[in-house]
Amino acid sequence: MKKLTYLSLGSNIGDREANLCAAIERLSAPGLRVLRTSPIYETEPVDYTDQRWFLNLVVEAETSLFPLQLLARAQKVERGLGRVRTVPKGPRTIDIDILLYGAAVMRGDKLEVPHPRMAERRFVLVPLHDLAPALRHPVTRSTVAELLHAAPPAVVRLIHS
Ligand code: GSY
Repeated sequence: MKKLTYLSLGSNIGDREANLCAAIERLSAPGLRVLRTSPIYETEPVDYTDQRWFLNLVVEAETSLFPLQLLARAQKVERGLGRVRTVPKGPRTIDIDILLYGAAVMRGDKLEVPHPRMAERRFVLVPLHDLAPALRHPVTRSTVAELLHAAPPAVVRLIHS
């Protein structure tokens, strides 16, 4: 049974755009097909602010992987691109977060879906809005457009489509 999933990708080390492109290529393997990618944005860091600005985008994909298999795929791509978990919320070659997995709601030790902080993050909502403005958050039932309207301010500037 295939599900539509949305993934948030971010990079703030090295050639950030090349890292995003490599991650999209590596995500595409048996069980996952990338359907669309959003434009790329340069975004100010949230949480740990004393670090380089990020490039962020959102991927829409169709997947037959179960949620934890999808998480394993994302973590494998992160490791393959040299991500080392040193400073929590600190700089990273690539970060891949599962935002939505169909309309599933799950809260486990390893994975929470929908992503628990997606509604506060303009760096997630702006590119997600480009792909799916009318998509509804499975818990709050707000559309992505409504979430974006209510999100706290943060700088998100378009790099290219
Ligand atoms: O959670 C994703 C990693 N991350 C980001 C990010 O991707 N973009 C921005 N702008 N800030 C971030 N802070 C963290 S942690």
